[in-house]
Amino acid sequence: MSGAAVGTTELRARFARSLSALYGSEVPAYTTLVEVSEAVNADVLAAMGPEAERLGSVARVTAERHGAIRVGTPEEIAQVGRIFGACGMFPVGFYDLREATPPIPVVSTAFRPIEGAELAANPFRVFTSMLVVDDRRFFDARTQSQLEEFLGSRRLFPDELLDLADLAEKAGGLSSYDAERFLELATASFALSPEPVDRAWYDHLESISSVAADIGGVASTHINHLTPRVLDIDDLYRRMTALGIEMIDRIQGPPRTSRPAVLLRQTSFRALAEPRTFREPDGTIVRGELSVRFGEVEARGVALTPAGRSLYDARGIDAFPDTEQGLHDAGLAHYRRDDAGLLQPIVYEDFLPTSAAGIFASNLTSDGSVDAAQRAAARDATWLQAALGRTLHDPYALYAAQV
Ligand code: OOG
Ligand code: NI
Repeated sequence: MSGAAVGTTELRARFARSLSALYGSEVPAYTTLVEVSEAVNADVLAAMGPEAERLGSVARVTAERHGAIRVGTPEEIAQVGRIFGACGMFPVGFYDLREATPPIPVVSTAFRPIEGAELAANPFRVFTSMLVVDDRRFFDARTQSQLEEFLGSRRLFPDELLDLADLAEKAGGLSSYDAERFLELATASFALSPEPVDRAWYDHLESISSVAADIGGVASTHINHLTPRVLDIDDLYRRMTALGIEMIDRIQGPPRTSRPAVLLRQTSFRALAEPRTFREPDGTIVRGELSVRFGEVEARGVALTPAGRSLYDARGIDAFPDTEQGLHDAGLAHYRRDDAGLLQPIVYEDFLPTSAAGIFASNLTSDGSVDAAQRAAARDATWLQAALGRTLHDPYALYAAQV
C-alpha cells in the first residue's frame, strides 16, 4: 500500500472514465453503444438475478472497457508501457497479426491488471499494436526508411507525462494535483489530432495497409475504439441493428450456445467517417474525412486452460461439456473454489488472435498489398519484452495463479 492520495487502482479507474468521456465526445455513436449496453445489462440482471453476476459484479461490468491503440516504434511502445504501468496495467500476451488473414503489419500485446483483486476493482485493458516497419513483405526499403524518419521525429507523449508516470509507478500513486495533471496529459495524448494529414504519404501507406497509414501516416496516436462489456451480445446486436446502426456482419468468437460461456465474443459497428484536414501535394489545406474508428462491444466467459484452448481451436465450442462442473473436471477451464466450496469461474481477460484479426479486417478499406516472397522481420514475445523493458506476462500463468 502506498500513502499516495490517488493510488494506481483509482488512477486506472479514472483513466478509463476520462478516455470514455473523450471517445464519447469524438464518436457520438459510442455513447449510444454504451447506453444500449447498459440497458441490456440491466435487463439481464432483472431476468437472471444474482446469477447474472457470476462472471463479474455489475459494478465491474458497467465500468469495464478495453481500448485499442496503435504505435510505430519500440521506443513508443516502451513509453506506452510506462503510462499504463502508472495505472497498474502490465503487458500480457504476444499477438502476431502478420499471421492473420489478411495480414496486418503489427505485433501486439494487451496492458491490463494482472491480479484478481485489481481485475475485480477495474479491469481496464488496452490492446496495443506496434508497426513492424522492417518487414519487407509489406514495406520496401524506401518506405521503411521514410517511416523510420517520420516516426523517429514525432513525440507522442510529453516528458511531463512520462515523468509523472514513472513517479506514480514508483510511489504506487500520485498526489491529487499530480493525478489530475497525469490524467489530463494522458487523455490528451490519445485524442484525435487536428494536425493536417499529408495526403500523398497517407495514401502511399494506405495502398500497403490501412493500419500502417493510421499509425505512420499521422503525427500522433489515438484511441481506435473503446469497448464496453455486455452480458448478452446477441441481444445487443439486435438492438443496435434496430436503431439503424450498421454492424459488421457477425459476432466474432464462439457462436451462441447453451453451454457455459467461454473466452470472448465480440462485434462492432462500422468505422464512421470523421472530419480530418489534409495537406495536398501542392501545399493547400483541405477538409476531408477518414473512416478509421469504430465501436466494438464484447461478452466475456470463463478462461480456458491450455488444454481447453487447444480443444477450442481444433474442434470449436461443440466439443465442450455442457456444464461448468464438466469443464472443471475435464481440466478445460479455470475455476476457483469459494469459501462455501462452490465453483467460481475465472473470467477470460485477454484477446483472441482470430477475433482481433476479424475486428481489424472488418474495418479495413482494402486488403492492402503483401509480397509473401519477401523477408519477414523476426518478432516474438522475447523481442517485445526487450522493447518494452518490462516483464511480458504469460496469460496462462496468470490464470493458473488466480485459482
Ligand atoms: C485492435 C484490434 C484488436 C480486439 O478487441 O480484438 C482488438 C485494433 O484495431 O487496433 O481490439
Ligand atoms: Ni477491441
